[in-house]
Amino acid sequence: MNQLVIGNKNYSSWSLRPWLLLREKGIAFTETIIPLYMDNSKEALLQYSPAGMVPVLLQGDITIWDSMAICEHIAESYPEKGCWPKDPTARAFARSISYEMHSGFFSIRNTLPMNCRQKMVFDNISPELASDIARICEIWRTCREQSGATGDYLFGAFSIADAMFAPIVLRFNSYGIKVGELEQQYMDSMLANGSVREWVEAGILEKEIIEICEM
Ligand SMILES: N[C@@H](CCC(=O)N[C@@H](CS)C(=O)NCC(=O)O)C(=O)O
Repeated sequence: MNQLVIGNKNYSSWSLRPWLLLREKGIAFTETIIPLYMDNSKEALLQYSPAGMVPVLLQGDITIWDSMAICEHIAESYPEKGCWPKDPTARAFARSISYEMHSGFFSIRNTLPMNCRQKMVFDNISPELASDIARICEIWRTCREQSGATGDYLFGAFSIADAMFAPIVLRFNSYGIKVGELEQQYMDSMLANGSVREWVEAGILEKEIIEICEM
């Protein structure tokens, strides 16, 4: 059985990634939510992982943390679910952009916090932010040009790459970031995805406010 420990759905972008992968691949799991940045949050997080952060996946006597490690572990545990594209060239590309996402895009992360309740037009775009946005658009466009005929997601069928980029879709939507036509079609598919909607609706209903994630 899988137990996924996550933070606030409204704010925790790293938590969304493995949660979405499990949901989209129809893998059963229970979720434990720890509201972040409250007086007892760290203590609660440390009960699940020595890193003291979410997400964490507990699977029998296995504990695994960090969103990318969890997604890789899910792919390895359920090879029949096709968490990565089957084709080796597509898989190499999917891995590259997923890890590029995981280890970069600091300007987007620092300037545009994930906040499912947020809806505004953010136009104070610094050169660093513009460069991050342009690179994301290039990635999405390249993927959609190559796999547009095979499905709505970056590699046709939903994969770890989509889980990794889902919080960026939500951020661009929250802050009115302009993208090209193909990229917008991808965003629309992700925003219409039932699991993404379930997460966003639950996030909106949460009561906690994390001031540092509010504009
Ligand atoms: N690289 C980690 C980042 C995890 C992370 O930063 N998690 C944040 C929430 S989105 C957290 O647990 N913050 C709580 C804290 O720092 O006390 C991953 O990919 O999972």
